[in-house]
Amino acid sequence: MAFQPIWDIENGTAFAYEALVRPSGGGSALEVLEQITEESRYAFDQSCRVKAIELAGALGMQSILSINFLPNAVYQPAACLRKTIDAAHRVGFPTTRLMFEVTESEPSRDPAHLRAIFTEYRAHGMITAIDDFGAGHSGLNMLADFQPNIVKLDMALCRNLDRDPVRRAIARSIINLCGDLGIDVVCEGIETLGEAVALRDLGVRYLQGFLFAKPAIESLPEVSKDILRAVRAAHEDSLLDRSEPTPRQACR
Ligand SMILES: [Ca+2]
Repeated sequence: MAFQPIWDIENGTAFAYEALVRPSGGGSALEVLEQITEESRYAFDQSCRVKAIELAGALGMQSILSINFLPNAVYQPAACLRKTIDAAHRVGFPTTRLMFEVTESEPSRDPAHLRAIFTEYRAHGMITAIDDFGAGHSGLNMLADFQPNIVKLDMALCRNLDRDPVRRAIARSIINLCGDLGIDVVCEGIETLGEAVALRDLGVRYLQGFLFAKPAIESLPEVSKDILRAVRAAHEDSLLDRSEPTPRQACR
């Protein structure tokens, strides 16, 4: 199990750490995920959660712990949650600092089922997030049905955002829409300073990606202060650029 930070650019602290499945000998998540069958899905989902919570407790995580889950691995939301809550109590990790990411790119067989899961989780004070938003099948429909606490904008939409006016326009409208609905936006897969600054300019506060930190096995990587300073400085410069009157305005 590895952890990757979601950084709060405004406060300069970790907003959350996302738990990511990794094979024990190293390698990609795909190698593990490919071995999951329809029968083992539920047990796998449950054991990943418990492992993530135990590690968060052991590592003294002070931020939110974000856990991915497969909506189709959850049958009875209340029963499924019992092990999760037990694990959190056992290691003294507050359940209000647990966040659950449901991927939007895997078609959920039953939107009502997904809504029931999210409603149950939220009743326990947990944080809900739609993952890979914009990559999948039903993004806006899903949002119309249920408003999570967090939307994670898909990395393909964030790629080269600083140089791609079309992607920027799409991202801006999703960010504004989430703002209207009271949903926080996390942007994932950020690899360059230009992408980070362009998203900061669009008002995004929470960023995740290799630019900030790669996932680290059983540890909580910090983000370099230099990177944070560089994002802030470039963002402030672009605010100044925007506020400077153009020569035409200045003459009036
Ligand atoms: Ca995720």
